Amino acid sequence: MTESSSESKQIEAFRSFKLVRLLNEDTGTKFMSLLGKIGSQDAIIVAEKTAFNTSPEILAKFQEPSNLSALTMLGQNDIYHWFLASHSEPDNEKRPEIKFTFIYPATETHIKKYSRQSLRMVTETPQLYRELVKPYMESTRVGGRLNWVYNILAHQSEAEKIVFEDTDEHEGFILLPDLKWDRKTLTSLYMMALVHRKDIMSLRDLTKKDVPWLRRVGHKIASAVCEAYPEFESNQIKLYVHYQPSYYHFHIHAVAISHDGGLGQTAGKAFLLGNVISQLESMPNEESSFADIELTYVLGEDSELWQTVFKNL
Ligand code: G7M
Repeated sequence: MTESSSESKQIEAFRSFKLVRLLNEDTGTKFMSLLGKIGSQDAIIVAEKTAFNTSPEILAKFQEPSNLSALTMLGQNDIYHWFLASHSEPDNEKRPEIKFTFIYPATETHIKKYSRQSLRMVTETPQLYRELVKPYMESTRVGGRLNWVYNILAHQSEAEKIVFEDTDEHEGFILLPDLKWDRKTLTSLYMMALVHRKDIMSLRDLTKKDVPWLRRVGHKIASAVCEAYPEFESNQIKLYVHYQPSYYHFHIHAVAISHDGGLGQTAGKAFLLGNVISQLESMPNEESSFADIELTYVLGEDSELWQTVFKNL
C-alpha cells in the first residue's frame, strides 16, 4: 500500500468514529479522551487543544477588535477585567473558546509576573523573613495593589458574584469565583475566600491561636461551595494558600480537585489548609506562628523578591 493510500484509509477510519462515551477530560491541560467504535472495534481519540499561534501576523490580529466577535465581559475590578471571546466565525459565538484577562493599566510588576522566566527554589529562614521579606511585603500593600481586594470586601466590585459571606469583622470572609474561572465549567471550579480582617499578610502571620478560626473558615468555605454547587461533596474541593502569594491580604483558594491548576497548585507554592492547621497545632505555644519556621518555596527570577532578596544571598 502506498503512503498516501494508507493515510486516506486512516482518515476515513477516523471519520467513521462513532462516539460511545467520554473517558476523561482535563480543564487545565485542555485535553479529553473519547471511546468510540469503528465498525465493531473499539477506538480511542485523545484530543488536545493546540498551542496558540504566536506568529507576528496572528498577534497583529489583537490590534483589530473586529477579529474578536462576541466579546463578553465576565467581570471587572479595578484595573482587572476578564472576558470570554470567540473568533469571528458566527458559529463560535455560542461557545466562546478564549478567556481573556485584561490588565489595564498594567504595572512593571504585572509585566514581570506574566513573562516567561526561570524558577528557583529558595529557603526563607525566620530571620530572612523578619529582616527582608516582611518589609518587602509591607511595602507592596500601599500604592493600590490591594484595591481589587478592598473593592470586594466593601461590595464595590463583584458584589453580585459573592457566593457566601460571613460579615463578622474578625471571623468573616467573602467567598467568590476567582477571576481565573469561567464560572461555567464545574470541573475547573476555582473560588477564593478573602478574609475581612486586614492584619494577616500571609501564612507567616498565622499563629497557633488562629487554629479554631481557620478550622471554622475551612468548614464554612467547603459547605458554601457544596451548597452553591451541589455536584460537589466537600472532599472534592481542595483548600490551600499560596506562599508566596501575589497579593498580601490573607486569602484561601478553593478549587475542584479534578482541575489541574498548573504551578499554582504544586509543591513549592500551594500549602494545603489542613496541613497548615496541623502544623500550627503542633507548635509549642499560642503565640507561635509560621514566622518562626523555615519555609522552602519556588520563586520566578523576575520576581521582586528574587531580584531584591534571594539573588544576592
Ligand atoms: O494566592 P495568590 O495571591 O497568588 O492568588 C491571587 C488570586 O486572586 C489569583 O488566583 C487571581 O486569579 C485572583 N484574582 C486576582 N485579581 C486581581 C482578582 C480580581 O480582581 N477578582 C477576582 N475574583 N479574583 C482575582
